Amino acid sequence: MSVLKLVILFTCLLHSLIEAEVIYNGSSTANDDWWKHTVFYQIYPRSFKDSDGDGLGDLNGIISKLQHLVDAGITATWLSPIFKSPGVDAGYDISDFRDIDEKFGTMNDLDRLINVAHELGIKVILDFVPNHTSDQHLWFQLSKNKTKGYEDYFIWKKGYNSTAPWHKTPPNNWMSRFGSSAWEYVAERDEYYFHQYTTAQPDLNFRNPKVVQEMKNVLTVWLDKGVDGFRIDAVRAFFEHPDFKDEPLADDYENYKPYEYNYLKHIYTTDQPENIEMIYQWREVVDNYQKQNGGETRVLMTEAYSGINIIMQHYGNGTVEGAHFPFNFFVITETRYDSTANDIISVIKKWFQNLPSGHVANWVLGNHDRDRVATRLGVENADGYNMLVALLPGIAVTYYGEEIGMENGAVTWEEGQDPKACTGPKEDYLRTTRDFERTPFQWDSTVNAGFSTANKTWLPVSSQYKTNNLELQSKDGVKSHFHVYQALLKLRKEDTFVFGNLNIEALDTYVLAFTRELVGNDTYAFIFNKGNYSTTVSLSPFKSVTENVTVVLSSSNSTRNAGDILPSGRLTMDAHEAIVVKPQ
Ligand SMILES: *[C@@H]1O[C@H](CO)[C@@H](O)[C@H](O)[C@H]1NC(C)=O
Ligand SMILES: *[C@@H]1O[C@H](CO)[C@@H](O)[C@H](O)[C@H]1NC(C)=O
Ligand SMILES: *[C@@H]1O[C@H](CO)[C@@H](O)[C@H](O)[C@H]1NC(C)=O
Ligand SMILES: *[C@@H]1O[C@H](CO)[C@@H](O)[C@H](O)[C@H]1NC(C)=O
Ligand SMILES: *[C@@H]1O[C@H](CO)[C@@H](O)[C@H](O)[C@H]1NC(C)=O
Ligand SMILES: *[C@@H]1O[C@H](CO)[C@@H](O)[C@H](O)[C@H]1NC(C)=O
Ligand SMILES: *[C@@H]1O[C@H](CO)[C@@H](O)[C@H](O)[C@H]1NC(C)=O
Ligand SMILES: *[C@@H]1O[C@H](CO)[C@@H](O)[C@H](O)[C@H]1NC(C)=O
Ligand SMILES: *[C@@H]1O[C@H](CO)[C@@H](O)[C@H](O)[C@H]1NC(C)=O
Ligand SMILES: CC(=O)N[C@H]1CO[C@H](CO)[C@@H](O)[C@@H]1O
Repeated sequence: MSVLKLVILFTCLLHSLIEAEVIYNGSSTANDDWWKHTVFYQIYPRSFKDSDGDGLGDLNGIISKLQHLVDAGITATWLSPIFKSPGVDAGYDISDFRDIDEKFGTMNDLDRLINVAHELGIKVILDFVPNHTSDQHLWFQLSKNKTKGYEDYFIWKKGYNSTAPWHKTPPNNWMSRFGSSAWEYVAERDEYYFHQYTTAQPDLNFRNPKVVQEMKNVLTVWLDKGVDGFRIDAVRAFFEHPDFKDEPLADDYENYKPYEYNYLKHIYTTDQPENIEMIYQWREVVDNYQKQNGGETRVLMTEAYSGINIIMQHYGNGTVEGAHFPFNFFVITETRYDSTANDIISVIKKWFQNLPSGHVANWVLGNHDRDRVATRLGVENADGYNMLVALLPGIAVTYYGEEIGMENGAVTWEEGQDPKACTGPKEDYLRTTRDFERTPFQWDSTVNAGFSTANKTWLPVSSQYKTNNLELQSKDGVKSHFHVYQALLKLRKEDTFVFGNLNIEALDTYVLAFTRELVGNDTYAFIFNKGNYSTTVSLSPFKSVTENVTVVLSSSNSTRNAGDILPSGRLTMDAHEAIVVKPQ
């Protein structure tokens, strides 16, 4: 017997001893409500489709492209902010929470969007940005001149040493996320107001019950319009500590410049316990609305880059319910291009180990604040990652363009729009800007990728659009990211993916595999070689997998096709290949 055969024999013996770990036992109630097994598709309205040729996407543009969501198999979408805003921070600076910005259209356009979407079976979620208003908001104008009742709508403080005007400094060292002091002086009140973001975005004072009520009323306004829920922005930053003490230096402050946000440890301006309590109150608003008005569940999804313990509190505290789900960003923040299979498994396990019982998991790969998946994790791995998040138990979130494997666009400092980067020094732009992941959707090979007829679009269209666009990827017979995505969304409707359990195992350093299993239904195995070399693995850790397996779905660059039969004990996976198989 040759050494090679011995090695193979030994490896096989070893493998037959390993058993994949069950990390989720499945749930018989996983699909008893519409949102529990949905893919939420994030539309960034500025960049989706421009209907009026001004270079900026709009609501009528979205309406004209809703069929794309249907084609992809999407049944729920959330729109980044479309509210009235001077646009200092891409619509996250809102001057009227109850109105649509004319850049995007009118209230009638939104009504139509909601109606058309509902007719097509698509739920519509709006962004809710309660962390601050625009300084153009009437409330701020009234607060600035101390109109009765509005004095404390925002966070006003006397300067440090305010009795010595020749020596006036901000109330404390708190910093804006975009760098420098978070305090802006207003002579009219001889006071500073607090802003976690730009100076044009004063923070609301949620310790004022009137503000709390105002914001609940805002939710009701949109519920009356027929929206199906809200994505709540920047949950970390609603409340600040009432003592207004200086924040300490960050542990790694030496890596930052003193004017950079990460220079300080934000123990008094983020993750205050009152933030969570606020989510619970908003849940009460949407639940009561449903009780009174009927209809299906209006969902709340929350956005926060907090630690896992805090994130899990978003779901509720055992007595009261909170968000239907807080976005799971750990797949974004804790994976890198060269993560091993075990690194990724740890990220997946972390969520399940902490998930309070009766709640639903979710997986987010990308959004408007992070480099695109194809850029961050490799375009060659884009299908593998789309498959991973779509086939895990629970909810998946797709950022527009991920279904065609869009990569970051190229944007220069001169063309830049993101205030986080544009208000900072030019030399930091490439590192800090979020413009790259916000470039227009690549519909086809015509001018501006079919996004707009304008001479100049708000951000430049990626030069890749001629080789990567939806039209090319939709052609019959081509293997493409989009065709993989369509097949995936069909596949995940199978009972096994909805109710089945999850068994997971690293089969090689860069080969991750899991099965989804459900009594009386087909078992499916997903195998993803995210590494850059081909390797042979065995599915023997999965007891329900048979000697030969049939390919159900393969990544666009895989040489395997649906129907191919493969030996599960000696499965050669090409670099970056991802496949779904089922036992014979
Ligand atoms: C799954 O169920 C088995 C048997 O009831 C139990 O022993 C195991 O702890 C469960 N695992 C998880 C991750 O819930
Ligand atoms: C305060 O500002 C509001 C909004 O600009 C204005 O309508 C109001 O007249 C002002 N009140 C005073 C006392 O200046
Ligand atoms: C406050 O002002 C007084 C003079 O009025 C000065 O002695 C003191 O140093 C100032 N403190 C700070 C921290 O600026
Ligand atoms: C859960 O939160 C509610 C509302 O804030 C509070 O009244 C209740 O005491 C909390 N329960 C637990 C177990 O912490
Ligand atoms: C292959 O992957 C390894 C680990 O991720 C990385 O260090 C190496 O640079 C890659 N090689 C190529 C040619 O991409
Ligand atoms: C697919 O494979 C071809 C040929 O090896 C390669 O040129 C191309 O970059 C690959 N594309 C992706 C998305 O991996
Ligand atoms: C677009 O550019 C062309 C050629 O420079 C010019 O004639 C036309 O007026 C421009 N159109 C708009 C809408 O700016
Ligand atoms: C698949 O599982 C579902 C849910 O447990 C069950 O209702 C159904 O009967 C199963 N299908 C088959 C073919 O047994
Ligand atoms: C698996 O496939 C091989 C090759 O086609 C075949 O020889 C073998 O009999 C199959 N095994 C089973 C259990 O069907
Ligand atoms: C987490 C976060 O930063 N969320 C948003 C809160 O508001 C700011 C400023 O408007 C946005 O830039 C953020 O995306």
